[in-house]
Amino acid sequence: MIDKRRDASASRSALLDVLTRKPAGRRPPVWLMRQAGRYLPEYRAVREKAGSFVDLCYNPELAAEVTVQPLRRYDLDAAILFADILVVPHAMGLPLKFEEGEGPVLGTVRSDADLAALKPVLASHEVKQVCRTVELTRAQLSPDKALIGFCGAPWTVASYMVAGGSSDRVMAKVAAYQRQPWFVALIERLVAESIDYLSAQADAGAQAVQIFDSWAGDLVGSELEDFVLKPIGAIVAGVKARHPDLPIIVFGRGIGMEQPRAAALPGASAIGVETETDLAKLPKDIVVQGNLDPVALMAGPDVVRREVERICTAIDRQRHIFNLGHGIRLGTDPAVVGAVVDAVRRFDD
Ligand code: 1CP
Repeated sequence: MIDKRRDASASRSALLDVLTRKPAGRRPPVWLMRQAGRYLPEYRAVREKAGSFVDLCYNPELAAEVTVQPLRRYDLDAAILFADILVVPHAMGLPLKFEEGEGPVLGTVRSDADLAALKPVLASHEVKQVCRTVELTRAQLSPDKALIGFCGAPWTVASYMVAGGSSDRVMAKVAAYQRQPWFVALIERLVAESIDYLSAQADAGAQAVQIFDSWAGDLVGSELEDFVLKPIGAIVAGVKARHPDLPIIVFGRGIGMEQPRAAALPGASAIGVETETDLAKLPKDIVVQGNLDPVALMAGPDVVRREVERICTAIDRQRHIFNLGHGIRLGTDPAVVGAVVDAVRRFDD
């Protein structure tokens, strides 16, 4: 027999339903951080054609193609825009390249003069290209598949700008503890630019956005308050003022039992939680996204099925979005990613 409820909701997005607290289906919506990327052979082929990772980010046709690739392979509920959190500093005028196997190399900001040289992102070629990717992607997706936009949170993005690339974030932490005026102003500037950037993505067709604070767990006490929670709260408020109905997911990685405070930021629709977060200890009234260990995918389909079951029984499905605790790792077998999605889809009591 056809399930009428499912049939009637075929043109609605299961992800957006959970984010907006509409009655959800019988299994949680599912998407996976870094679902597009180097573990997929079809991604590697397009990436080669584009030249470099940065070229791929600013080629709307090819970036839209890699955004939809995982949805061709797997029955996912959402696509996430293919871009990078470092688009914002690049659009602000810092040179950016990705060295093969070494990660990003970015211009630095370490003084008032460096800060003063930064440009607004909205007029930039980089942001125009990313917004074009959003438009082209939305046009390729059916109505039941949501398109998620994103940006990095000020602390995480600033940590790359201070260090000039990947680092242990020590330079940025020192500047934060010392409350260097240029550092405090950099965080404020990133709040303003991120509001513009996410709003532009929403104007172009993004239906939800996620703020990635991958290094939020670096900070504690008043630094966590002032450089993680308050800036994210200001972005959420600024975006909501322009797009009141846009759901916003806050992913503060590594903040453990401070997660409820991220969830309590006015206007936040859901929190993303890392693998280490104990789901049972989270407040029962928040939408939670996560937290399968990306390493479990490397242990094979049987482990994955067991972990999917454990996570899906730990959270009420009216407020659960299935995801990983962090991005899919390079070298993950695409067939095991399929096993994750199938296990969630089959999870039906
Ligand atoms: O060679 C390649 O193909 C580059 C690998 C790659 C990819 C596929 C990088 C380099 N970025 C991305 C895409 C990307 N990055 C997405 C696309 C959408 C998706 O999830 O599928 C997103 C959302 C990001 C976000 C991002 N970039 C974050 C936040 C999330 C996280 O993983 O914590 C961070 C920290 C970055 C910086 C970054 N991008 C890439 C590298 C190697 C790094 C540095 C990471 C580090 O410092 O450890």
